[in-house]
Amino acid sequence: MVNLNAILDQFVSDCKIAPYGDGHINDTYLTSSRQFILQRINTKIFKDYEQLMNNIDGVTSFLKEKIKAAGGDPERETLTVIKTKDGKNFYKTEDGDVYRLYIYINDSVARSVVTDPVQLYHAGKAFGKFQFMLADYPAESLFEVIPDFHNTRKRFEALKEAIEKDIAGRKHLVEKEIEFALSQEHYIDTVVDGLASGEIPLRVTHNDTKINNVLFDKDTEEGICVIDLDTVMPGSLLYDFGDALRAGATTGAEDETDLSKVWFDIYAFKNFAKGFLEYTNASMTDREAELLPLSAKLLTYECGIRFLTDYLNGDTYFKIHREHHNLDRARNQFKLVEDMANKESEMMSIINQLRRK
Ligand code: ADP
Ligand code: GN1
Ligand code: MG
Repeated sequence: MVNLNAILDQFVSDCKIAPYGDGHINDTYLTSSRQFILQRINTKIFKDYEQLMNNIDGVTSFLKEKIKAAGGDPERETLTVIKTKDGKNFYKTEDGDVYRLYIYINDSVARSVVTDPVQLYHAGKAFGKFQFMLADYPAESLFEVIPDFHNTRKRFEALKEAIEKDIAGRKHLVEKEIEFALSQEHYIDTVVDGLASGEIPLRVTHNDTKINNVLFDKDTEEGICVIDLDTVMPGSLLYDFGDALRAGATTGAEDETDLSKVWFDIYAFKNFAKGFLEYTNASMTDREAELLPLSAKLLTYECGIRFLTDYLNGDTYFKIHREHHNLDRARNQFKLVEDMANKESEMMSIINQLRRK
């Protein structure tokens, strides 16, 4: 049994801790004083955790300067990494587990499901502002934590490999889902090719703009702080826009199994786009704007095939809490993809209107 209190003591003298949040990747704990978040970094995924922590140090220090210059609170509007008592930004146990400590952002809420579309307006502003503030961050100084993270073609190839190998013997359970996944191939290269040709600008992006990776003020609903900075890397604005809609502009939870409850919410889309464009419209190119509707579908599709691949591989990547959890998630994302495809032109009209303002 790991002694988490002994690990916590390497950073600060505090009291007890308990599991917290519902991320799919790291193990997160809140201290009972509600001052700190202790996280066991998933080193199976983040193999080079030293470079990862250097990225986070670099990005948060940079953001803190900008926040201070704008008269904001640098300990509330971005993450603060607490060093160990001997000055390191992580602690490695004798068993090889790696932990980090952050200041807990008080009086905030993280939401896995949107309960009011206005929350998406605030999320849009928060992610748009994050992107805006990092526009002049030296991209070349960032270590590529997970290469090809949003390379949909490579994700597609990984799915095909998982189908072929059928390691977990589950292929026969998902013939319909496989058929759907393979039928979407015609648009999967759009962003990757656009980046490669220079048609789409490379920017510093968050890359995991899931709705519970922004903390909202518990009273005002404002988006206070963008968290989960593990995947900050050079990428496309379309990744951040699309992934946020995948997770936020839906009428059901990501693992809702009653698919009659899962729809793409165009009103939530409008709210998010409005907030996001407040910060990004001026620097956004016409090509990026034109691809915003597709990005929602593309990133939702990509996440869906990642869930399906993990299901076929025997659930080795995402945390699961029940037997067919990854399959439930994949089906849910594919339902959204279908609905988004029907609403692409409606999305485009909304973007065109917002761009003109
Ligand atoms: P994962 O990579 O597993 O998703 P996150 O860094 O997103 O891990 O953390 C998981 C959850 O813990 C978040 O969704 C949020 O609810 C909570 N959380 C993480 N860091 C903080 C923080 N500094 N302050 C408040 N809540 C936090
Ligand atoms: C993971 O870490 P978390 O739970 O915020 C994943 C995202 C997926 C998301 C799907 C590093 O996000 O890419 O979109 O699950 N993060 C990583 O819910 O793979
Ligand atoms: Mg997270």
